[in-house]
Amino acid sequence: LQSLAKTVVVGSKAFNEGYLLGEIIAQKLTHDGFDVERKLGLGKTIITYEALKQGEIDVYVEYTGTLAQAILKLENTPSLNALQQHAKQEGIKILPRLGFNNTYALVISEQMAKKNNISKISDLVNYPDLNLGISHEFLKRKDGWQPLAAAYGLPYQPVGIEHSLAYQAIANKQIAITDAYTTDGDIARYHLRILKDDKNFFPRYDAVPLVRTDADPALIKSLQDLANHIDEAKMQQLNSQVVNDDQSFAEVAEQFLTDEALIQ
Ligand code: PBE
Repeated sequence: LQSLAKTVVVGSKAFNEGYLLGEIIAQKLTHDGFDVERKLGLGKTIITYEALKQGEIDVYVEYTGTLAQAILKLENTPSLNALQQHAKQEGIKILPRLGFNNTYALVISEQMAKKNNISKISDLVNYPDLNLGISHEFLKRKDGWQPLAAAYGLPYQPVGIEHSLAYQAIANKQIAITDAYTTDGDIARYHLRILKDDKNFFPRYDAVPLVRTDADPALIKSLQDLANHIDEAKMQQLNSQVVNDDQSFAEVAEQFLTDEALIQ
């Protein structure tokens, strides 16, 4: 008899943490007996979300605040239960949280922060001469640059920059400030200070796998095992192993799954 098992296609957005989480999911599903195809690094948020809706991929990791703000364009970021109801209307199911919040934040070098006593975003209004390099997606998002600048009265004209190059650009003093993702491994490496979001502009961005509501229950069950296995410190450490220690996504994923006894 031929196996009727359908291949599961694992997707991701195009940034380090996306690839790494995609790889973790792909290896977990393989371990549980699924035929897995990887379509990692598909692109920005909307492209990847649409790929899930259209059935081009079967699962990817999104963030609750991103789902609420950038995808569903809700007024606020509601509770996970309420968000689940909104997602359901689109044929999308939110699986349990992986366990960490990866929020946007503005960062500057620790040296400059110390010298000028800058610790929170609202301190920036006193430093209108700093150069900002802002990642392309953040520049345009509803939870992104323009509403942030309006909320804080920030006096800058930012330039768009590829997120993966922004940290190096700060080190080279080409820019002074960028939007960081707080679980990035580069923040510690480049000695950057995360400025406090003292007006609570950003919602929570809890990492959650998304599938379609018609997903195979066995797929859902396998993914649910990953719930609460990664807190913020753990995610930073895993990202850092890729960007600072030059390990491959596959190596870091396998080590993680083995350490957590999620695969044998
Ligand atoms: N996040 C996490 C952005 C980038 C990483 C929520 C800050 C996002 O993917 O939506």
